[in-house]
Amino acid sequence: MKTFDGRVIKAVASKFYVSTSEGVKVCFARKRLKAEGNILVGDHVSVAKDRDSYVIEEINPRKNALVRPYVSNVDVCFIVIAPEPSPDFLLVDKIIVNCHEQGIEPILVKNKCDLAIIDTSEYDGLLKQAECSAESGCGIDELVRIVKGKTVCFAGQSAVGKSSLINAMLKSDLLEVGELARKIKRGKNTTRRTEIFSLGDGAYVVDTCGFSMLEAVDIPPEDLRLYFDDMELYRPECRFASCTHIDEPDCAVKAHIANGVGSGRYQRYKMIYQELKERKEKKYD
Ligand SMILES: Nc1nc2c(ncn2[C@@H]2O[C@H](COP(=O)(O)OP(=O)(O)OP(=O)(O)O)[C@@H](O)[C@H]2O)c(=O)[nH]1
Ligand SMILES: [Mg+2]
Ligand SMILES: [Zn+2]
Repeated sequence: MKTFDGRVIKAVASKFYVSTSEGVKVCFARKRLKAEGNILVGDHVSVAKDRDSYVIEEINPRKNALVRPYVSNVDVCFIVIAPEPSPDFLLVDKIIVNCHEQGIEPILVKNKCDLAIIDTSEYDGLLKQAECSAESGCGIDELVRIVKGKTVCFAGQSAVGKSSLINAMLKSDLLEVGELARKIKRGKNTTRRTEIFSLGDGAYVVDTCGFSMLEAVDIPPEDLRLYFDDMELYRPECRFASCTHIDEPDCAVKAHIANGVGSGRYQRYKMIYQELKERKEKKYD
């Protein structure tokens, strides 16, 4: 039987759409794979032609797997913010931690630059940043260039323009875009289904709902500091090598904050630390 490689780009009921060098094939899965219940959109698979139908035979090892959306083998995450709705940097920081945990490169994408430019200087040197507008089209070519050959997921608050940006990058109207005002009233996200879209050149984009990549972080609170490179920088000057920069005496991070350095990031670090601590306590209750 002839087998060939492909990538799952969409799942609908028990059918999987697999992109192969011979085009997109609608495939079923071998029973044993279905039993494991987990062929994910994003999986690299091998497919066999069985008379007139195509069957997924094997799933290649994954680089990573996200929940909400269920998608695998993600290389880059565009953390999208906009002047409107006003940026939630706590969410941004959580997503950054999540990205580091999953081996994904986070990139801060400042959309709606036709309205205003957001000051994100506290992230300088921490991660790549890009300015763009799905509305005016400025910066879109740069986004396409950044994702060449990579799989990118879009994360961020509802209504920042994730689906609009994907449409602009695909030069299409494939994804549903929502009215800002209507959305906030409904308190609902427009984007639901998981599907990855090919940009050509081996690049894929994944739309997500606004709140994805939020709760997946499950790291010990005392390790959180390792995900904040801007604070790790000062740790050698802290009295204790194990300093978490919360209550310890002679903490160099707190000394720098007192001098006005990066206090926003530090406040949010403390909030995430507290959240992780509470979650851990609940777990061992
Ligand atoms: N002015 C301006 N408006 C934009 C831009 N990009 C998107 N919008 C508008 O912002 C609103 C929300 O856009 P969506 O693309 O639906 O936002 P989303 O992030 O996908 O939202 P969810 O799917 O709910 O998570 C729509 O009214 C868009 O027209 C932009 O660059 N500039
Ligand atoms: Mg959307
Ligand atoms: Zn410290």
